Amino acid sequence: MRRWIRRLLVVAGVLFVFVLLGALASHRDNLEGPSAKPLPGPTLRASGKANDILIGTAVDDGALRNEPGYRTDLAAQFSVITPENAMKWDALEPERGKLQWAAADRAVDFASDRRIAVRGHTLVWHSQVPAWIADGKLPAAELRQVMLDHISRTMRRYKGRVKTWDVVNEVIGDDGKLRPSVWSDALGSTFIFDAFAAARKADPDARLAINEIGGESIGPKSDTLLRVVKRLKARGLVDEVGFQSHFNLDGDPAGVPDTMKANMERFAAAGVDVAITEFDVSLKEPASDDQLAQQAGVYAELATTCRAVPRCRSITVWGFTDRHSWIPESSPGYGSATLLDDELKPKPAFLAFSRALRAGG
Ligand code: 9MR
Repeated sequence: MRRWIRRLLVVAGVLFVFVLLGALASHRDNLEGPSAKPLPGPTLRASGKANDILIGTAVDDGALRNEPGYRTDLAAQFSVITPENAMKWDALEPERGKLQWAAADRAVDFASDRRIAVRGHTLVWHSQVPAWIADGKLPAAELRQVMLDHISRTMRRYKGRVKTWDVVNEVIGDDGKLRPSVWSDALGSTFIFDAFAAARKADPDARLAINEIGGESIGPKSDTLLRVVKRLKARGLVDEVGFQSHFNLDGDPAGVPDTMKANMERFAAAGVDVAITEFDVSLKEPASDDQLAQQAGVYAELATTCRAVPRCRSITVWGFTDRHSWIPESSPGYGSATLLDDELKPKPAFLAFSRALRAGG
């Protein structure tokens, strides 16, 4: 081979190796995510503690596994976590009898090692049910037994480590009627009471919650929820009501509903604790400074609302960084719903929320 061709091949080879190394490094950066940035003020968990309010977040399993910066902020800022998807039935038992605990264990281990509480989410829901149940082929008696077994198996595994469980999730429709689902279609409303009784039996020390979406204001949905809660409470089966609080600046209402405080108070008066369980505030993308400022106002207002209700025990955000938020995927064109941006930098909402949590506001 001519000498100049050989030289050209060597140069091309060296260049190729450099490009490959660069690509690998940027791929790894992408996987490992940004590093944690210094966040202003005391931690959210410290600010919440001043008023006896636990501050929580949903946890994304991929980020927990791969992103050190995510883990740093998670461990520093929060006093309770909710596995976002890892404890849902389709994740735990995609095929009947084949249990997959790895992701749920990972979240519980992370929390236990750092004295962070865990909210178990969620034992019985109409969504994210494995296909072998969702296809509706199980006879009613078997379906009921499968549900009871799932509750006791899951709760016993995490006994003492998961202190609060969302036993049933989103069981009431916006019209205030029982929501149609694989459970209610076959078993009527008794599945709710059976689920709570099984949960109480599985771990008598756990706090049992009913979690609801869109029940923040006084209206048909929360009226029914209150009736269900009173019946459960009369049997000693419920300890807490979760108000998810997924808000959207383009929604109606655009933020915290006017009647939310009064609504939480009427549940507290029925003898249960209340909690904010899945808080976020979506914005139309790209978010303007003005929208980010309005969003900060909503974050602060909800913190203030919880502080004003003595039985409001916790505020959990549904993801703490825009890197890992369910909004862009489920509502295309919307996003920017959380406290930190994609690079883990604090948004105006972080500062406003943190301030509003602290004593003196
Ligand atoms: O954030 C969750 C998202 O990653 C899942 O794809 C989705 C599936 O329905 O569930 C999301 O979490 C939901 C929560 O478990 C219950 N309340 C509504 C939440 C947003 O859909």
